[in-house]
Amino acid sequence: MPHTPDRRRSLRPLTLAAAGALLASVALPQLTPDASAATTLRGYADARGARIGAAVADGPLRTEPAYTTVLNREFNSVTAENAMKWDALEPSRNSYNWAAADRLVNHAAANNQGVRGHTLVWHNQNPSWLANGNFSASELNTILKKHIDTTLGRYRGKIYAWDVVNEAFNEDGSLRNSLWQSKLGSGYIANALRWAHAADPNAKLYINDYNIEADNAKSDGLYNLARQLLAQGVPLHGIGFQAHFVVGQLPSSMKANLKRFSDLGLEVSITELDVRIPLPASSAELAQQSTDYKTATENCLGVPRCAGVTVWGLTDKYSWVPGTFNGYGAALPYNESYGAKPAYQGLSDGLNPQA
Ligand code: 9MR
Repeated sequence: MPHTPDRRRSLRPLTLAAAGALLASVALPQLTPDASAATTLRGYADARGARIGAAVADGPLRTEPAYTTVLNREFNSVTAENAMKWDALEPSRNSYNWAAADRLVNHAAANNQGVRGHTLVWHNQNPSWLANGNFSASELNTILKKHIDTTLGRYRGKIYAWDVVNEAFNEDGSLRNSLWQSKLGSGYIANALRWAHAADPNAKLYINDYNIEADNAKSDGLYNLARQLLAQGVPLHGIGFQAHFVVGQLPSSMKANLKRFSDLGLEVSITELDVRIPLPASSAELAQQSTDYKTATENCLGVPRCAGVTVWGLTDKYSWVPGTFNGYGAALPYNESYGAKPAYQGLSDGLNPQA
């Protein structure tokens, strides 16, 4: 090996007295535990140019300082858990309620967080005037375009990615017979993406779904649609993998499945990660949950074009899981008193390539 001069060797050795004087003159590093930004989830995510997000509920955002403390310290992205859904934004026709959505967008701007928009076209959480309106196809098209124009227009430039179409597929890979599909046919997906792109050309536009993390019939259906849309020049930019898991049951094909979408040139994101446990959770299950958080995060970030990971909530105090899956809970990285669970460390290690 050629000799490379070592600059340290050219320094003259310090006398003991000189060394002592030097030491006395410099501030000693603090020996207290390092709470610097670099060791938070968002610190690790920032360091690799990724998003670490949380779904935010409006109630605790308004009223619970412990909630916002964790949210601001740990996350560089937020998603409205409910506040940007159609029933929240337009509860009666042509009468809008932007308060909660604005609150989150403003909160994010004040705390240097990006916003994922969720969601524009869905079969669920539609206002009753829309769900029960019995509109013709042409009326429904006009209504949908207006919804997209109005919502994306209001937040133009403030939302880095939108879940434009949510949960459009059945488990067998066919398209769900939703209000949109049944009245407008499958063309509603391309139309929604085109309208969204015109309304906010800089937002990354996603199709988002659950049970598509594995290579299975449902993800095959979505893969085929994504390929067709791209071939037709439709502005589809990403796929959101919700990732609502049961502890110990991450699909082994997850990383390869995300990669096949990424290989189409699409972004991939985990958009709603949680890992539910049958209650009461044992310490072995909490440890397995930690591993699951780490593996899920690595499965995304290990794939080219993974934009990041969003967790569907922060704390077990506010989670959709116990209300939906009888006997299950404890799905999130923080416990009900905002203590970090083993899952927090798993998520952190998944974000930190040095862990
Ligand atoms: O977490 C949301 C919960 O508060 C709502 O009651 C529920 C109603 O549909 O929606 C939950 O969020 C869902 C998300 O919008 C789409 N994917 C599944 C999520 C969990 O149900």
